[in-house]
Amino acid sequence: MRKEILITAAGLLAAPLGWAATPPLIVCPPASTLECSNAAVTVVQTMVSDADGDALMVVWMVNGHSVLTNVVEAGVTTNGVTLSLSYPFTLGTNEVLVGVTDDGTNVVSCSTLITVADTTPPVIDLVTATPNSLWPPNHKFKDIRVRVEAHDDCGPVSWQIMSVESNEPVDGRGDGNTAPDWLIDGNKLKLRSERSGSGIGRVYTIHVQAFDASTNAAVSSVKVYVAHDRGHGKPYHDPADDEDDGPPGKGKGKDKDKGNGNGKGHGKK
Ligand SMILES: [Ca+2]
Ligand SMILES: [Ca+2]
Repeated sequence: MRKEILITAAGLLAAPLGWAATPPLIVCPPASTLECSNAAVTVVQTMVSDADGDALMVVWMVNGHSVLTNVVEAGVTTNGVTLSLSYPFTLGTNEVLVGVTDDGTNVVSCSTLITVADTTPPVIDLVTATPNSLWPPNHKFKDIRVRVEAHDDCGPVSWQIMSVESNEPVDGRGDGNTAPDWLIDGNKLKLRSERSGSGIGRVYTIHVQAFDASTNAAVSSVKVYVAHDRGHGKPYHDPADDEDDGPPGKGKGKDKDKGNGNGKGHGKK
Protein backbone atom coordinates (compact mmCIF):
# COMPACT_ATOMS: atom_id res chain seq x y z
CA MET A 1 0.00 0.00 0.00
CA ARG A 2 2.85 2.33 0.82
CA LYS A 3 4.40 1.69 -2.53
CA GLU A 4 1.19 2.60 -4.33
CA ILE A 5 0.98 5.87 -2.48
CA LEU A 6 4.55 6.64 -3.34
CA ILE A 7 4.08 5.80 -6.98
CA THR A 8 1.08 8.08 -7.13
CA ALA A 9 3.10 10.91 -5.69
CA ALA A 10 6.03 10.13 -7.88
CA GLY A 11 3.86 10.16 -10.96
CA LEU A 12 3.99 13.95 -10.75
CA LEU A 13 7.65 13.83 -11.57
CA ALA A 14 8.24 13.57 -15.28
CA ALA A 15 11.42 11.83 -16.28
CA PRO A 16 13.41 14.06 -18.63
CA LEU A 17 13.86 11.39 -21.25
CA GLY A 18 11.02 9.13 -20.17
CA TRP A 19 13.51 6.46 -19.28
CA ALA A 20 15.83 5.99 -16.33
CA ALA A 21 18.44 3.30 -16.51
CA THR A 22 19.42 2.96 -12.89
CA PRO A 23 17.16 3.18 -9.82
CA PRO A 24 18.06 5.80 -7.24
CA LEU A 25 19.92 4.95 -4.07
CA ILE A 26 18.82 5.92 -0.62
CA VAL A 27 20.64 5.94 2.70
CA CYS A 28 18.00 5.60 5.37
CA PRO A 29 17.99 7.75 8.51
CA PRO A 30 19.30 5.70 11.44
CA ALA A 31 16.87 4.45 14.05
CA SER A 32 17.02 6.48 17.21
CA THR A 33 15.45 6.95 20.61
CA LEU A 34 14.70 10.43 21.90
CA GLU A 35 13.68 11.74 25.27
CA CYS A 36 10.25 13.29 25.09
CA SER A 37 10.21 17.04 25.23
CA ASN A 38 7.18 19.25 24.78
CA ALA A 39 6.89 20.61 21.26
CA ALA A 40 10.44 19.62 20.38
CA VAL A 41 11.17 19.24 16.71
CA THR A 42 13.57 16.51 15.69
CA VAL A 43 15.58 16.56 12.50
CA VAL A 44 16.19 13.32 10.63
CA GLN A 45 18.30 13.14 7.51
CA THR A 46 18.56 10.89 4.51
CA MET A 47 20.89 10.86 1.53
CA VAL A 48 19.60 10.15 -1.95
CA SER A 49 21.52 9.75 -5.16
CA ASP A 50 21.03 8.63 -8.71
CA ALA A 51 23.76 7.21 -10.94
CA ASP A 52 22.10 8.69 -14.00
CA GLY A 53 21.87 12.14 -12.43
CA ASP A 54 18.09 12.00 -12.77
CA ALA A 55 15.83 14.39 -10.98
CA LEU A 56 14.42 12.73 -7.86
CA MET A 57 11.18 13.02 -5.98
CA VAL A 58 11.51 12.16 -2.32
CA VAL A 59 8.40 11.57 -0.24
CA TRP A 60 8.62 11.41 3.55
CA MET A 61 5.94 9.61 5.51
CA VAL A 62 5.50 9.47 9.27
CA ASN A 63 3.22 6.79 10.64
CA GLY A 64 1.57 6.36 7.27
CA HIS A 65 1.00 10.04 6.54
CA SER A 66 2.85 11.98 3.89
CA VAL A 67 4.51 14.93 5.64
CA LEU A 68 7.02 16.31 3.16
CA THR A 69 7.95 16.02 -0.50
CA ASN A 70 11.33 17.12 -1.84
CA VAL A 71 12.13 17.50 -5.51
CA VAL A 72 15.81 17.39 -6.32
CA GLU A 73 16.87 18.76 -9.68
CA ALA A 74 18.61 16.66 -12.25
CA GLY A 75 22.37 16.71 -12.32
CA VAL A 76 23.15 17.26 -8.66
CA THR A 77 21.88 13.79 -7.77
CA THR A 78 24.93 12.04 -9.15
CA ASN A 79 27.00 12.70 -6.05
CA GLY A 80 24.23 12.35 -3.54
CA VAL A 81 22.10 14.96 -1.84
CA THR A 82 21.32 15.14 1.86
CA LEU A 83 17.72 15.96 2.76
CA SER A 84 16.22 16.75 6.14
CA LEU A 85 12.84 16.33 7.76
CA SER A 86 12.00 18.43 10.83
CA TYR A 87 9.13 16.84 12.65
CA PRO A 88 7.54 16.94 16.13
CA PHE A 89 7.58 13.22 16.84
CA THR A 90 5.18 12.17 19.53
CA LEU A 91 5.56 9.80 22.45
CA GLY A 92 5.92 6.19 21.34
CA THR A 93 7.30 4.51 18.24
CA ASN A 94 7.15 6.46 15.00
CA GLU A 95 7.81 4.90 11.61
CA VAL A 96 9.58 7.16 9.16
CA LEU A 97 9.41 5.98 5.56
CA VAL A 98 11.38 7.62 2.79
CA GLY A 99 10.43 6.86 -0.79
CA VAL A 100 12.44 7.99 -3.82
CA THR A 101 11.71 7.77 -7.51
CA ASP A 102 13.49 9.05 -10.55
CA ASP A 103 10.77 8.52 -13.12
CA GLY A 104 7.78 6.97 -11.41
CA THR A 105 8.89 3.47 -12.34
CA ASN A 106 12.09 3.12 -10.38
CA VAL A 107 10.90 3.44 -6.82
CA VAL A 108 13.03 2.67 -3.80
CA SER A 109 12.06 3.17 -0.20
CA CYS A 110 13.33 2.49 3.26
CA SER A 111 11.94 2.90 6.73
CA THR A 112 13.31 3.50 10.17
CA LEU A 113 11.93 3.88 13.69
CA ILE A 114 12.15 7.03 15.75
CA THR A 115 11.18 6.15 19.30
CA VAL A 116 10.19 8.88 21.73
CA ALA A 117 10.39 7.81 25.36
CA ASP A 118 9.58 9.62 28.57
CA THR A 119 11.85 8.58 31.38
CA THR A 120 11.79 11.89 33.23
CA PRO A 121 9.47 12.34 36.20
CA PRO A 122 7.26 15.40 36.48
CA VAL A 123 8.35 18.30 38.64
CA ILE A 124 6.12 19.26 41.54
CA ASP A 125 6.24 23.02 41.81
CA LEU A 126 3.91 23.59 44.72
CA VAL A 127 1.78 21.67 47.21
CA THR A 128 -0.65 23.50 49.42
CA ALA A 129 -3.18 22.44 52.01
CA THR A 130 -5.99 24.79 52.97
CA PRO A 131 -6.41 25.32 55.82
CA ASN A 132 -2.97 24.27 57.02
CA SER A 133 -3.77 24.95 60.65
CA LEU A 134 -6.73 23.50 62.51
CA TRP A 135 -8.40 25.09 65.51
CA PRO A 136 -10.09 24.45 67.83
CA PRO A 137 -9.09 20.84 68.49
CA ASN A 138 -12.67 19.73 68.88
CA HIS A 139 -12.17 16.22 67.42
CA LYS A 140 -14.25 17.05 64.38
CA PHE A 141 -13.26 16.30 60.81
CA LYS A 142 -12.28 19.29 58.77
CA ASP A 143 -12.22 19.40 54.96
CA ILE A 144 -8.73 20.08 53.68
CA ARG A 145 -8.25 21.30 50.14
CA VAL A 146 -5.01 19.93 48.75
CA ARG A 147 -3.65 21.52 45.62
CA VAL A 148 -0.68 20.31 43.61
CA GLU A 149 1.00 22.27 40.84
CA ALA A 150 3.27 20.15 38.69
CA HIS A 151 4.63 20.12 35.18
CA ASP A 152 6.26 17.62 32.89
CA ASP A 153 8.36 17.87 29.76
CA CYS A 154 6.11 15.42 27.97
CA GLY A 155 2.52 16.42 28.47
CA PRO A 156 -0.10 16.50 31.18
CA VAL A 157 0.44 15.54 34.80
CA SER A 158 -2.03 13.96 37.18
CA TRP A 159 -1.60 13.69 40.93
CA GLN A 160 -3.12 12.03 43.93
CA ILE A 161 -2.99 11.96 47.68
CA MET A 162 -1.09 8.83 48.60
CA SER A 163 -1.13 8.80 52.38
CA VAL A 164 -1.29 10.81 55.56
CA GLU A 165 0.82 10.38 58.64
CA SER A 166 0.69 11.97 62.04
CA ASN A 167 3.36 12.61 64.63
CA GLU A 168 0.88 11.37 67.23
CA PRO A 169 -0.83 7.99 67.56
CA VAL A 170 -4.24 7.90 65.89
CA ASP A 171 -5.82 7.05 69.20
CA GLY A 172 -3.41 8.19 71.85
CA ARG A 173 -3.80 9.41 75.38
CA GLY A 174 -5.49 12.71 75.80
CA ASP A 175 -6.68 13.12 72.22
CA GLY A 176 -10.25 12.08 72.65
CA ASN A 177 -10.25 8.42 71.61
CA THR A 178 -11.29 9.10 68.05
CA ALA A 179 -10.21 7.13 65.03
CA PRO A 180 -9.50 7.31 62.20
CA ASP A 181 -8.01 10.77 62.12
CA TRP A 182 -7.98 11.19 58.35
CA LEU A 183 -10.16 10.19 55.45
CA ILE A 184 -8.82 10.12 51.89
CA ASP A 185 -11.40 9.97 49.13
CA GLY A 186 -9.68 10.46 45.80
CA ASN A 187 -8.11 13.85 46.17
CA LYS A 188 -10.56 14.92 48.85
CA LEU A 189 -9.20 14.87 52.36
CA LYS A 190 -10.59 15.25 55.84
CA LEU A 191 -8.36 15.63 58.88
CA ARG A 192 -9.48 15.41 62.45
CA SER A 193 -8.90 18.57 64.41
CA GLU A 194 -7.34 17.22 67.55
CA ARG A 195 -4.04 16.74 69.31
CA SER A 196 -2.91 15.10 72.47
CA GLY A 197 -3.34 17.33 75.48
CA SER A 198 -0.03 15.94 76.71
CA GLY A 199 1.85 16.45 73.47
CA ILE A 200 3.46 19.37 71.70
CA GLY A 201 0.81 19.71 69.03
CA ARG A 202 -0.11 17.53 66.13
CA VAL A 203 1.49 17.61 62.71
CA TYR A 204 -0.23 15.83 59.84
CA THR A 205 1.97 15.15 56.83
CA ILE A 206 0.08 14.66 53.59
CA HIS A 207 2.04 12.75 50.96
CA VAL A 208 1.20 13.39 47.31
CA GLN A 209 2.49 11.88 44.11
CA ALA A 210 2.44 13.35 40.60
CA PHE A 211 2.46 11.15 37.50
CA ASP A 212 3.09 11.71 33.83
CA ALA A 213 1.53 9.65 31.04
CA SER A 214 4.40 7.14 31.28
CA THR A 215 3.81 6.69 35.03
CA ASN A 216 7.05 8.38 36.02
CA ALA A 217 6.31 9.71 39.47
CA ALA A 218 7.46 12.50 41.75
CA VAL A 219 6.57 12.75 45.42
CA SER A 220 6.14 15.64 47.77
CA SER A 221 4.28 16.48 50.93
CA VAL A 222 2.58 19.25 52.83
CA LYS A 223 1.92 19.66 56.53
CA VAL A 224 -1.18 20.62 58.47
CA TYR A 225 -0.83 21.64 62.09
CA VAL A 226 -2.99 21.37 65.15
CA ALA A 227 -1.33 23.52 67.77
CA HIS A 228 -1.19 22.31 71.35
CA ASP A 229 -2.50 25.63 72.53
CA ARG A 230 -3.18 29.11 71.34
CA GLY A 231 -0.67 31.28 73.09
CA HIS A 232 0.31 31.71 76.73
CA GLY A 233 0.95 27.99 77.03
CA LYS A 234 -2.63 27.40 78.00
CA PRO A 235 -4.00 24.27 76.36
CA TYR A 236 -7.35 24.33 74.71
CA HIS A 237 -9.67 22.32 76.88
CA ASP A 238 -12.33 20.23 75.25
CA PRO A 239 -14.83 18.62 77.62
CA ALA A 240 -14.94 15.65 75.25
CA ASP A 241 -11.42 14.78 76.34
CA ASP A 242 -12.57 14.32 79.88
CA GLU A 243 -15.31 11.97 78.86
CA ASP A 244 -13.15 9.97 76.49
CA ASP A 245 -10.02 9.61 78.55
CA GLY A 246 -11.42 8.47 81.85
CA PRO A 247 -12.79 4.95 82.24
CA PRO A 248 -16.38 4.95 83.49
CA GLY A 249 -16.67 5.47 87.17
CA LYS A 250 -13.10 6.62 87.65
CA GLY A 251 -13.70 10.29 87.50
CA LYS A 252 -12.64 12.73 84.86
CA GLY A 253 -9.74 12.14 82.55
CA LYS A 254 -8.13 15.34 83.61
CA ASP A 255 -7.86 14.13 87.13
CA LYS A 256 -6.70 10.72 86.07
CA ASP A 257 -3.87 12.18 84.09
CA LYS A 258 -2.78 14.26 87.00
CA GLY A 259 -2.79 11.31 89.28
CA ASN A 260 -0.97 8.74 87.15
CA GLY A 261 2.43 9.94 88.15
CA ASN A 262 3.81 10.53 84.70
CA GLY A 263 3.57 14.24 84.94
CA LYS A 264 1.84 14.47 81.59
CA GLY A 265 -1.69 15.12 80.60
CA HIS A 266 -3.94 18.07 80.88
CA GLY A 267 -2.53 19.02 84.23
CA LYS A 268 0.83 19.97 82.76
CA LYS A 269 0.93 23.67 82.07
CA1 LIG B 1 18.09 6.71 -12.44
CA1 LIG C 1 7.92 12.90 31.99
